[in-house]
Amino acid sequence: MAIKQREGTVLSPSKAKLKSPPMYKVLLLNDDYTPMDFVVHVLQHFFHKSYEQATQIMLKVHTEGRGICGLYTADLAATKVAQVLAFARQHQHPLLCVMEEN
Ligand code: NFA
Repeated sequence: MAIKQREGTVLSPSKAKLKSPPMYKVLLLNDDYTPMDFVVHVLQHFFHKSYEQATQIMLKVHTEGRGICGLYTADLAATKVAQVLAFARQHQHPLLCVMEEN
């Protein structure tokens, strides 16, 4: 089926491409002060990880400096970062959370 992409541009079936949106990794960064159980809680609550998965990711961040929490569209990734930073500051922890294009 031919797909009309823009006014005056009709792509032939072979060139018609369903464009997926750019995706962003959300990462946690290590620090010396945030308690391990707080990081595990963040991973369970904001990134829907099991206790076992959350513990693995937390330990990876602790030993390697950073770890991936999930892959999201730009809007959702930015929301996750803001939620984690706000939650960490409310609890006076310096935990850092960033997003980067995949
Ligand atoms: N490095 C922190 C500690 O020893 C734990 C931690 C893990 C912090 C992952 C931030 C991210 N208490």
